[in-house]
Amino acid sequence: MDEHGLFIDGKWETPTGAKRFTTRNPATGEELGSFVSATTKDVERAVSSAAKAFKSWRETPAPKRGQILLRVAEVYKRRKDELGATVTKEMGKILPEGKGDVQEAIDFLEYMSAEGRRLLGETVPSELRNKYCMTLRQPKGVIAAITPWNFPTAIPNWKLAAALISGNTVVFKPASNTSLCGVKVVQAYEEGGLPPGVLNLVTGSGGVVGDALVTDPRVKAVSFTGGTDTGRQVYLKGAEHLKYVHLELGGKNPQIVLNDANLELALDGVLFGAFGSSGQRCTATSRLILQEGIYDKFLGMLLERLKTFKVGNPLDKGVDMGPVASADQEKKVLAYIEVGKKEGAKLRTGGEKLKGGAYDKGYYLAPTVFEAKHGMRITKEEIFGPVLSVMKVKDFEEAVEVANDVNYGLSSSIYTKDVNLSFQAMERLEAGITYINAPTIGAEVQLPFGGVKQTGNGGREAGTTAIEEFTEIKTVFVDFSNRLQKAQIDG
Ligand code: UN1
Repeated sequence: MDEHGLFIDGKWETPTGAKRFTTRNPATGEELGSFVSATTKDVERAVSSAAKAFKSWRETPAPKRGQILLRVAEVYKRRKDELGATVTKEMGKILPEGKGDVQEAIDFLEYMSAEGRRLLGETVPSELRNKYCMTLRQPKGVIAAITPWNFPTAIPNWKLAAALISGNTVVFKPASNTSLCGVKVVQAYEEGGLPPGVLNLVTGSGGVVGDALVTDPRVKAVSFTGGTDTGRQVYLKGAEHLKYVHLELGGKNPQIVLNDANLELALDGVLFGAFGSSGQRCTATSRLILQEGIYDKFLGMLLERLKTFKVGNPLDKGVDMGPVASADQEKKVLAYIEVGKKEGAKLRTGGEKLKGGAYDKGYYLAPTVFEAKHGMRITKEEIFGPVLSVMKVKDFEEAVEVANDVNYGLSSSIYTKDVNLSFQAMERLEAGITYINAPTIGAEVQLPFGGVKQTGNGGREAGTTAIEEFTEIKTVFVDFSNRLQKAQIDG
């Protein structure tokens, strides 16, 4: 098993007397690597290194920064199969999705590298003659990127590429159970030729490393993706230091299917949306809202398809779903299944840990479908696992009402052939993302990603908005009249 260090000031290092932890394959229990549990002292050094590198990195022309990002993308392309397999081994999503995770990183790096040739500001007219008014985008400084285990290459790169193209330097803390992916994410930047100190990696626990990053006054902004409770803590701590904090948190994403929908299409959609990555996407479909006219038929189709749905080792061909990512995940999901049963939801399939043979080595859960009533906890709280609550509604109005009546608002989806209702749904579903005739998962990087309500605090990753997260706007007035002109007062 390989031992990995921290990456500080362009060097991989193991601090003397460092404590270590390992990550394991959730499908087999196999140990994958050993990592340093960084201390607050290590974090301080990483932040110092990022602070020191900031001056020359911000002065590097953005198109040149972009060329480095493009080289990082090339490294990922060359190593896509290997990296995709690492994602699969370390967090358990099936191999095509593991590779998709890496592809999403590549897509975003390519997109951001070109953004280095724009970093758009505005030029607008002045109310006075011989005067220019414009805005520039400037980096914030040292950024802390704190990322989750569910997209261990894509989400770090959403943050790193956008922060770096904008001229910031970064200290990156990956989720501890996907530290190997974190190490590999950083190795590609090293290989791509990123100067020392511009990107630093500190592995370890959120309690120690995350906390030290959020409270260090030299860290100017924190970009965090993860659970709502932790996100709230990060926000509160950051607020004490008046820090900019960007949060991407939970979801309780609905797929609505109306009577007129193409049911086969909607079925493919919900299977992918609910059970892709074992339901461990922030965008995962956890509520299926069916109009009463197709309720029985569609539920029947869903249960029928799940009979042949294959749960197994995510590296194997033909497997539809792997394990959940960890013992903690397994415990939490099983607890929610008990909650669902207790509150009277009707368990239609699954609801248990899979046993026997290779299943005994991993955290395998059966894909689970409940018939539920809106308002039960399983229809309101994020479960983050392969558990789908199906609900019946009378009409479009009730579907929208039920869809909106949760504290989250990340993704949403509706299947219908009715153009008018599609547009009404776009307008009225309370979510950062709405899909028409497509599942709740599968956002593309050139568009903003984020949500409303307790899904976040208003920011958007990816898209052009990614740059907004990581830059300050400087407003500039240039007066070339050679005399004092007074805005609001002259003429
Ligand atoms: C997440 O789960 O936090 O839209 C990210 C999707 C992926 C990204 C999900 N492109 O499902």
